[in-house]
Amino acid sequence: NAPIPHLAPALRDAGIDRSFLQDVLGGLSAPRKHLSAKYFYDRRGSELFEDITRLPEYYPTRTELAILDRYGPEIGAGLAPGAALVEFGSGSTAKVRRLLPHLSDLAAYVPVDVSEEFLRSEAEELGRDFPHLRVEPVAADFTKPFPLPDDLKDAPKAGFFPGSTLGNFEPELAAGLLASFARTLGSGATLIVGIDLVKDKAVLDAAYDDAAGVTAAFNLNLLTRINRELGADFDLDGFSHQAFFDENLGRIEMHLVSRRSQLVTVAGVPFHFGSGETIHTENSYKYTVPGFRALARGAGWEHARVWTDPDGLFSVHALTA
Ligand code: AVJ
Repeated sequence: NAPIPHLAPALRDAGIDRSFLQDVLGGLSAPRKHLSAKYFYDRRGSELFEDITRLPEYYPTRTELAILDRYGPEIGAGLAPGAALVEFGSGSTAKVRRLLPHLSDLAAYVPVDVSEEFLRSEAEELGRDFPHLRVEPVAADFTKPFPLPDDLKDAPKAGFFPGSTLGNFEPELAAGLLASFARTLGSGATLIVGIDLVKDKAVLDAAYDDAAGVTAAFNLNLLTRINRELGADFDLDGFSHQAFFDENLGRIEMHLVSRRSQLVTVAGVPFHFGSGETIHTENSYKYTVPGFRALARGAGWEHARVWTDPDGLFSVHALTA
């Protein structure tokens, strides 16, 4: 990646996250500009996402929680007694809290997240609320196979991947991720995964372009983060939020649209934006139940059960390896 040597020397040792910088320079240099959705979640971005989950138009979070509440006993009954429960990309522990009351005799709860600081504080809080639960946080990038704590080697394994986070990955990468979970958990494991479903375009469009403008603020915050962390000069008024469901690709696309022809500098590197040119910031794939089943099978998982809400908005699946 060529741009790095051109960096202003002052920036080199200024505590800049080099992989973030490299990804941003690479994404903005591409013929169709793009940024990775994983960078939305700085402190402000995580707060804005929490606000999104409470919006009237954003149905996924509350619908998934209702499914976990309603079918928790069934979901829990499908997991082996004495299992170690591994949550991939745990973030906040709101969802596992709905499951834990239905899981008897867990060997341990293993939240896995890259953000070590957040992981520890959430783990401590969970330990206080569930005093008999062994909480064993692992700081790791869940997109690659990683070792589980040694003494859990012989425990049956269950994985938990709620929130339709899988939807952020291209289908081939999503299948690769499911295969990687199988490798981490081992044969005989169960995986509980939350998947948002294909539905009416108007409902989907509204969920990602809410009337209060919270999703717009969430999308634009990525530019604020790049300005602050990578010494860029994006003018926030120069870009607007765009989100739509592409029925052919089965995904929501989010973009930031340049409102005029303009030049933006990131860590000393100039980028031109034409009027109406976009930065593609996120994909959120939606599946049908059979479509997700096929994806899981292709990744080596047997489809065991599916639970949905009465309106068929969201789904929770149990897979076995
Ligand atoms: C956290 C990836 C599940 O795709 O619905 C919400 C992120 N982006 N509104 C989703 C998101 C805009 C969310 N996921």
